[in-house]
Amino acid sequence: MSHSRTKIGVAAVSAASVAAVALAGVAAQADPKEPTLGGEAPIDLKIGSAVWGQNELLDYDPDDPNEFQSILGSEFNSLTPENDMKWSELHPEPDVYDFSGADAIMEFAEANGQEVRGHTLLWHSQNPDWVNEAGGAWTCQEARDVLEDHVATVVGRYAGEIYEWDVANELIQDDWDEGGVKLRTEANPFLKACSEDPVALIGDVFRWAHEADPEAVLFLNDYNAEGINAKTDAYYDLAQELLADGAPLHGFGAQGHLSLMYGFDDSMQANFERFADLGLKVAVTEADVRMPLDENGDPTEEQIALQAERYDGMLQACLNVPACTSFTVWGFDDARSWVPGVFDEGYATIMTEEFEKKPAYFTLLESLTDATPGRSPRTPPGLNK
Ligand code: 9MR
Repeated sequence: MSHSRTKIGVAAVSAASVAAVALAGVAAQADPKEPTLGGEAPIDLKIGSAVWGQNELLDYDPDDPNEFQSILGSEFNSLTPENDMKWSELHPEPDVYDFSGADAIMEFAEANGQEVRGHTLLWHSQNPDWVNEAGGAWTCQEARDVLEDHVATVVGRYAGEIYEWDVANELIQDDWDEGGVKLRTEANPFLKACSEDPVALIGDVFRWAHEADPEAVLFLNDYNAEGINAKTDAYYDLAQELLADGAPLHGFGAQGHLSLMYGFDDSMQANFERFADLGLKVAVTEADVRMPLDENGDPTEEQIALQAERYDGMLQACLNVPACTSFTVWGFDDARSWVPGVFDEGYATIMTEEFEKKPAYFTLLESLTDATPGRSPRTPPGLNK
């Protein structure tokens, strides 16, 4: 059964009706009278953006924010550190922690009345050299000791200040990877060291995080995890295994990195519903919609409209499932998007490099405005202890 709290057909109408306004070039402003995504969202749904604190927030002055900071502070009520809470940034040497970028995000969030999603504690990527080098030689106990110390230190530092943590990121590889859909026991140095029973280690990482911050809602998070597919089937099994083992797993996040080169998986809502039926929260954690551009680096009108539909498709899947607690875009402006550095694609975010709001922005705004709160506020974690 769908727990719909939105009006049917909003996506199609809004994409068309706002296009003219957006194409005329409406610069984003931090005018308090203007509606904002976070301001229009139902009370039980956070709207977030990723931000790289080390790059964008070290110079923040609440009395004199730059344009980027001003939009970030007014448009969203949740922030995710794009890189600042990853191992390579936070923990560059065995005994060295650098919290400067992460702290800058926490301070910015506090100054602007925003919540923070932590990202991330167990991942195969962006680990410091000392982890990558030592990883191959660790016994499982050595790996556990290093990981437990990191989790206790990082989660403990921000205990009570982070509402959701992407505890484990991209644990499962895709069906086109060598070996098919399975836990990344080769690429992830911690899982590799504990490859005899990687699920026991994963459960303990959730336990360590829960001990350090009993209030944080603890997530599994991955890409290509929007719809029902072989990878999310594997996550569904993993989640059940962790819960049966008493691990404090509270949420499942679909990153939402889409490309117009591929279709949209309409089973996203059903996928969220099956995880919600396990008692988990769900979230869209890293939404963006990239596309191949023409020789001038521009998208077509059709691509711009389709992008709005895809963003809205992800938002609708979230709005229609009461367990969906947050919808986060992976950066809000094209100038700071990770996409062009990795793909021969672009135009992935909801605002241009000049902070002009795209039709995707207005479509999201309209859907959020039309949405009504359909559920009680976020359930405290601990249900699955
Ligand atoms: O956006 C992030 C980019 O700045 C980093 O260089 C990159 C390194 O792997 O990570 C990007 O963020 C990723 C996120 O942490 C996990 N899901 C995929 C995101 C895009 O690569």
